[in-house]
Amino acid sequence: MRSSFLIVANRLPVDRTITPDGTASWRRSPGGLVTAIAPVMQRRDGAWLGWHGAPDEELKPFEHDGMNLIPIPLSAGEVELYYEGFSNATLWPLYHDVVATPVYSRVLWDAYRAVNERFARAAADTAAENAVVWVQDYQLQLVPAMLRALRPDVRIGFFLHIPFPPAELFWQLPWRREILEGLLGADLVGFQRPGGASNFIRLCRRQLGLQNQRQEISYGERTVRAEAFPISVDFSELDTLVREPHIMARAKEIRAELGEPEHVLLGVDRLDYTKGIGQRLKAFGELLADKTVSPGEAVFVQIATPSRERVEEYRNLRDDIELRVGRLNGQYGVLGVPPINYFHQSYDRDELAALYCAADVMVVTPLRDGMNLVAKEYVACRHDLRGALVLSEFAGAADELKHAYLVNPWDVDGLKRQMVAAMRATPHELSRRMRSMRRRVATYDVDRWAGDFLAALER
Ligand code: GDG
Repeated sequence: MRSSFLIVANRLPVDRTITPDGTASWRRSPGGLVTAIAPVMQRRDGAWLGWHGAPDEELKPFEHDGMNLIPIPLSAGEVELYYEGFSNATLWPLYHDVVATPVYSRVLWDAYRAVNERFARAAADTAAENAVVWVQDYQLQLVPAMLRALRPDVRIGFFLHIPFPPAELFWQLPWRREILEGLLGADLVGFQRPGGASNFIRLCRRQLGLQNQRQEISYGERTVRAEAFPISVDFSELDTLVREPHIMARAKEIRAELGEPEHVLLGVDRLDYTKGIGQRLKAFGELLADKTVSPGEAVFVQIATPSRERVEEYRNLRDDIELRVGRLNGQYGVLGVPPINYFHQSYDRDELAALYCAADVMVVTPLRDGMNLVAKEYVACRHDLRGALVLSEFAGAADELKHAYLVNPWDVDGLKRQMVAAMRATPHELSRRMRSMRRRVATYDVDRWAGDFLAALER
């Protein structure tokens, strides 16, 4: 079966779960990319190509949740070299302002190229004549050019979910030319922020000597468009969900379980060194130390979802964060009232929504982030117009959510000031800010994002 609409992504949008009686089934996975694209996919009756999550296993195509899924196999060695290695130990830190040191290794690069080739071949075999193929994210930047070489008839879009770095940083990459040429195989290259698009255009000029007219880059016989499409969330789904009585009841219950503090602060992140979890805990710790807030009066709930646990940096980060949480609770806690409630666990969507509703202050402090959907989800959940968002200027979301309490996460005093301002804001002030942010997220929701991207691609 060939498809006229294809999504190509590192992972399929499902995770395998084993029920108590031992049978395996699939469940739609959490995470930014899936949350954003699954609804679009279902409506268009296309196919999704991606790895299914288990190494050394070949699976036949299958259907789930109205989506045609085509599993791409990866060996255990490829998971280590292509996924954990080049994707998450080279590109991820390089594209996030080198907040951790990238690993540059030819062995990792070779695996990255080989796996990209496999994805490109599978897409070439699945795409119908003149199909639209939408390639996702940093793990597959070589796919556009590889696919174009095999199938010049298809229309190729690429979207980068993470930041595209400034030329001065990208320049470090020994394979910078290959990556740029890989992306230029697409007709449309989408970025989260306008800055990402202009970094890319500047690099094409400087590295490849190409010319451009604003967003259009001339590349041989073709033109490639580079443009920003800020991703978003399913506003109406969340807005409807949080009005359900069981979510409202659970939100109340959460506050009661926390001991009815005056201020509930919340962080929800994959446990990743780009998310600035340590910075926000440090700021909260100092507020306890200088007695600006007392334990019991303010409680910080930090959900740190397990992520990339086999990559060394991530294991070290977990130790750092857990040491910090332990220290702060040990130093400032009173019996039965730890100031920080830390969880290294995943939660279902309902519990997450209830947490958003229970939180007075949502603290989102990445050191660099493509967009950050958590910030937009919080806004979508607060139809009561209560709740304050503390948001890093280094998140893509800061371009749109200008009425958040914006912070530079490196500036501890500034972060403390904004956290306190958010805790002490009047209901009038909170609703003024929240109303404006909700207007933005309601208008530019995930449908609009995908619709704008695909309209530009198909133009
Ligand atoms: C990348 C870019 C960009 C988290 N814990 C649980 C859970 N989540 C969900 C959140 C949110 C998603 O995961 C995280 O998305 P973010 O955007 O915050 O961050 P990344 O995972 O780094 O995503 C990012 C995104 O791609 C999309 O383009 O915004 O900049 O880095 O939806 O709610 N969901 C559930 N349980 C959890 O425990 N169900």
